[in-house]
Amino acid sequence: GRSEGLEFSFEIPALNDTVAVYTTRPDTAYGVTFMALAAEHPLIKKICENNPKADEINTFCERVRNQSEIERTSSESEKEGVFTGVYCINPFTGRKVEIWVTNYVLYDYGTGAVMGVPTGDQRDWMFADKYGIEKIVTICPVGKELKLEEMTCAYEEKEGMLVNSGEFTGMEMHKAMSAIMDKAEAEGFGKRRVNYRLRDWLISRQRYWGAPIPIIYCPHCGEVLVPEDQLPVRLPEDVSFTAGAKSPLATSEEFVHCKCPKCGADATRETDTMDTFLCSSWYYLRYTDAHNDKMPFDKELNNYWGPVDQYIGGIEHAILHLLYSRFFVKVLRDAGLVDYDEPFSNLLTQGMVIKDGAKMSKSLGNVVSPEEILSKYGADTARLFILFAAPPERELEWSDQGVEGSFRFLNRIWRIVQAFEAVLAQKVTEYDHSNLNEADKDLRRVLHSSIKKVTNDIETRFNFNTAISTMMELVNALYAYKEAAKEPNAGLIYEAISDLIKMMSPFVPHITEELWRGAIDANSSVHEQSWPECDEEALKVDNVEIVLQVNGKVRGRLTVPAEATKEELEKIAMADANVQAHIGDATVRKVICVPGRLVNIVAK
Ligand code: ANZ
Ligand code: ZN
Repeated sequence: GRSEGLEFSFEIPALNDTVAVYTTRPDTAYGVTFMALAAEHPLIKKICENNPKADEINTFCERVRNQSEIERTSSESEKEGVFTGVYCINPFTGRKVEIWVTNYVLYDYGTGAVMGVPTGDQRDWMFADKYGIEKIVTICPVGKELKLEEMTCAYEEKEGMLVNSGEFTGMEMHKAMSAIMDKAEAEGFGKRRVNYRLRDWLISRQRYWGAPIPIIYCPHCGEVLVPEDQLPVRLPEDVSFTAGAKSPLATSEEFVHCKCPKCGADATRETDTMDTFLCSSWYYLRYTDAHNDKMPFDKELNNYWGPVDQYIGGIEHAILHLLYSRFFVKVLRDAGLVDYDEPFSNLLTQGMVIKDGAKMSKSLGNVVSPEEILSKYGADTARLFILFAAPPERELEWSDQGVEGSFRFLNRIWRIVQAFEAVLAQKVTEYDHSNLNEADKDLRRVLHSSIKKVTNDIETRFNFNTAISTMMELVNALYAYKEAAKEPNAGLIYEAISDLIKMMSPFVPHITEELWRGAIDANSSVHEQSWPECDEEALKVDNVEIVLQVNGKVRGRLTVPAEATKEELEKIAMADANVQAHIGDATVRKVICVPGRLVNIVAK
């Protein structure tokens, strides 16, 4: 929430004081007709001294302070205020303007005071309407004169020309902004300023779950930090949860009473805990060094592992938690404790699980218990179903048939590996790639294109569902090969089955380990193997089927060498008997060849 603007001061002659405002629209400075203070503004106390309106002002401030921030800032809510009876002077115009206390200026943003420009800001417009405050037009759209009588709301566009603005009259508004800020700086009553829409956040909670705040209150020394060698302050266990508004920690006598670390007097501990967002902002750093009992994490280890390459979470994480984490990491970076400045390099927001058209949730009572699926089908089936049913960022529709289908697929893998058990047992790990029959070549092509696709789906797209369907096709190809090949190529089968098991292993770690040890190597784990690599050579096709057409109608199909040129294709097509029969007596006018696809002969 960065904004750039001008902070400048108005004199208050009656109080011999000044009030500063922050504005992003210095170009409207000549249109100021009132000053609006937040109800918490410190000047109000001084304004109320010897002021006949003091009671009215205080009652109003009291009421506003009890309104929520949403009530105070919502564009719909009523803008209210009281005139203080005191005036200040606009340094640009020398004009005397009324100071009001209002409910729509926030104390903790900017300076807690706003210069009121009814013709430039809609909130100020409504406020002026309500209290009969004057309006002055100082910005007009380019080439058009704005008449106050014809205006029904503030002119808030970011384009325009200045009018009624002294030496700046006639200037384009962006030029004027800068010229007006120059003037304030040159004359010493203002300064350019950058503001951020950041506000204080209360971190203490009257809850049990949270890190205790390590502060001790001493009657002599005041607030004392718990010394480092006494950290962490642990949660007491002898607490009661029925203390009402008090924190449960306050019910533990043993926890509450302690000695002052500075002077040794009887003292008490802070009993609030920190909101859990404090811990969730940096817990992941601890994973890099979880057993360290001297410090939260070792700097070197953390720099080695961090930042998190891939963060995964639900949508409810997407804003606050990520923002807090970024703050924490920036503070740790400034403190020299981490070398990077963003906690997460990548975020994946996973979709909801829905069942029978509704979000799966405990409150709706439509949750599927994982235990049931685990005991009926096992964890591999549950994992496979979840990964196969949808890409991770999309909604996942729970379906019992889908679970059943995943279970059947795993059985299919199991059976095809068993079917080739004897072939695999030969342990033929090398074979001649240049000496393969058609069935071998087909299987090898499917295998390597699967490796390519699965690798890409996992690494770059997180499309686990399409990776799995690719492996389903590979399994189909293995079944087809088993039917077709009288004598399976043992080297090829060994390669195909072991690569299939490896590619399936991240999805279904248990069954693949079992298959690996049973059929490939009893003495190693599939989870320690290197990932298969695609051999681009294997993707090349020798022959392709092309369509033969005469005048756009299909008259036959032919298998031709994949690299056949247009001229060769034309020759092959013209030699086809059926094509010749359909050309008959007509003259060939044109031959269109699309290599790999078709030959169309135009004859009339
Ligand atoms: C005069 C003015 C004239 C403004 C105009 C706007 C339009 P951002 O961009 O968010 O920084 N403002 C400043 N402090 C405020 C506070 N504590 N509570 C409520 N409003 C406050 O917004 C800055 C603008 O918001 C400032 O520019 C100020 O109104 C208002 F035609 O000043 B402006
Ligand atoms: Zn003390």
